[in-house]
Amino acid sequence: MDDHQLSKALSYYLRHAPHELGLQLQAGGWVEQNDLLQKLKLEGIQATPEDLERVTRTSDKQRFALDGTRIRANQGHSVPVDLELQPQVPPALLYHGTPRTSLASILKEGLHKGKRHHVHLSPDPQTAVQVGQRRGQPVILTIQAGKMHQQGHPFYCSENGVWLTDRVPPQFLQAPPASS
Ligand code: HQG
Repeated sequence: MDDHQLSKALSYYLRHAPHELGLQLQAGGWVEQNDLLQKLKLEGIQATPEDLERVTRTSDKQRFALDGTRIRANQGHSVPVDLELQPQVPPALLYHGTPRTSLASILKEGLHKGKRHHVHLSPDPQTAVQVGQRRGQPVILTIQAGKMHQQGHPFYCSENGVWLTDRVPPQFLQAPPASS
């Protein structure tokens, strides 16, 4: 299994399906690396502590974190987990990349978190393009995060720099002009 496949498997099990391995996430989303490696082996996935260290270090989006003997996904969970994130003051503007086909619905309803625990927002438009283009032609929305915060919406920042909030009502969203 190459690093990309291992990263995908770690994302899947640490964010969405620890129970499929018989693992329970500890507070903060942590699991013991040794437990994880043992359970992965039962699923036919051979990996070593060095593999976990390397995939964590080289993940393009810093998806995972190591803490002594433990490993976790930094964000993106669908299973219940308390990541113990502290509310933080966001920058004035944040960005969200989404496929163009979602635009009408988002402008009407705002951004929903869907299956995830939060709506994910990017600190810069370039990152938002990368997120949005996973599903097709992306459109980049600008979010008035500073204004939302002033009006009582809590924001969190994950260890890998993704800004998180519960929802973004439509009045805080701005779409680019239709021609772009
Ligand atoms: C859309 C990846 C219609 C939303 C990325 C998005 C990110 C709506 C999709 C992280 C909507 C949910 C998260 C509404 C939201 N109507 N569509 N009212 N509200 N949506 O994957 O932000 O590779 O759950 O725009 O890089 O795309 O996993 O969220 O298109 O950081 O590490 O519903 O996942 O990181 O999709 O991506 P997702 P996301 P990883």
